[in-house]
Amino acid sequence: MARKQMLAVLVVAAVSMATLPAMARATEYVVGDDQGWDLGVNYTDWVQSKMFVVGDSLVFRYSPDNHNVLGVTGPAFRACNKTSPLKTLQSGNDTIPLSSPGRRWYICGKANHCESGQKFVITVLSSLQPPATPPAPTPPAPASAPTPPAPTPPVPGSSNKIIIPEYQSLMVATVAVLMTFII
Ligand SMILES: *[C@@H]1O[C@H](CO)[C@@H](O)[C@H](O)[C@H]1NC(C)=O
Ligand SMILES: *[C@@H]1O[C@H](CO)[C@@H](O)[C@H](O)[C@H]1NC(C)=O
Ligand SMILES: *[C@@H]1O[C@H](CO)[C@@H](O)[C@H](O)[C@H]1NC(C)=O
Ligand SMILES: [Cu+2]
Repeated sequence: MARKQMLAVLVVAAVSMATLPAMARATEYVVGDDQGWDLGVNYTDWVQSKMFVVGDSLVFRYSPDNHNVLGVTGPAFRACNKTSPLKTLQSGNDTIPLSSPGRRWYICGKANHCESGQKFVITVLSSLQPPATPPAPTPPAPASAPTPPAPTPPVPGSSNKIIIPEYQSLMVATVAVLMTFII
């Protein structure tokens, strides 16, 4: 193969390496998993083990006769105030793209479902957090120095996020192999 073509292949590989991981890891979270959006599901527990990142989305599945989805403000969330939601969805199969970082509050607007616990709040991160670093060995400190509590990083979800380092190593390996053809 001509040297120019090889260079083209290299450029394509480099561009894929830079852009694909962001696309590869977008996750669709079905709210409540198999239980969907319903009464009697502990959504605090459901949110607990997940990490939401810009580009992910939420999917609400429910019977539209019985439930709906209101995106609300923090104060409205705490008060279960349904009078002026930021967003109302009621198809029974609603996808909400998480397109910007920050907190999002969702409640059900039917009857007293919100008061009964059909509500949850999530925090959308702007990007994948770096993996938790083990605490550095502490040098002998003066007896009086208080140890500040270490910030607890969010627990990474169990889904497809771990593929990224593997993917990147694969791409690096691919580029390395291509390089041997050129040199
Ligand atoms: C609910 O929210 C609306 C609009 O934000 C407000 O006017 C109303 O007083 C609130 N109701 C309660 C019970 O907090
Ligand atoms: C929900 O909607 C998505 C597209 O928005 C579609 O692919 C999926 O099949 C629908 N699921 C159900 C259960 O209707
Ligand atoms: C959900 O479960 C947690 C413990 O995992 C508990 O503290 C909380 O009170 C539960 N919430 C509801 C609405 O039952
Ligand atoms: Cu409901």
